[in-house]
Amino acid sequence: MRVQAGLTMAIALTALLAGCGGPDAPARTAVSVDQASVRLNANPAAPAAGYFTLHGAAGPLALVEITSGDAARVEMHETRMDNGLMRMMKMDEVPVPAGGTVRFAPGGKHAMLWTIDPQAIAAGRVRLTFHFSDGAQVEAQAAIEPAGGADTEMSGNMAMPADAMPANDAGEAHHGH
Ligand SMILES: [Cu+2]
Repeated sequence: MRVQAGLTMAIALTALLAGCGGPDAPARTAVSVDQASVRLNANPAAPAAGYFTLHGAAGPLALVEITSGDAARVEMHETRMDNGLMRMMKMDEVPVPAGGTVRFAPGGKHAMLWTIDPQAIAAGRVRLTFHFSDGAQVEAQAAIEPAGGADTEMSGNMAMPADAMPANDAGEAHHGH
């Protein structure tokens, strides 16, 4: 393990040195989060979906929790096709490879936010705190997008057979228990 970790670090350093050329490619040594947005659900009682992009640090780590001062609860989920059905799986942690990019995007990994503070909605942004396995915490402001029609997480508008899941069940399957 120790040798492997050293090798990974060497590769990461090489990549950093090689990437010093342009002003558009700053060397990333700490994990970061950008492009954060929260898409409200058309049903106010249902959770909103959060999307963002993680940029890995020099070494591998994992996203272990997301919290928000503006929401009652936040979970990490992944949408997967399982025997033709769209299912939401709760994730306890998400690996972030050294120097890698992990996208939380519609139809795949996403955050679910329950009961967002009306003041945050009015302000158009939700505060998110990302907690990583090395103890790092990264704050981000997610821009709130209004409840969409076809492309929200629960709409079922994904690459799947149209008859795989009745449209009315898509939301229930997600937030019902
Ligand atoms: Cu979900």
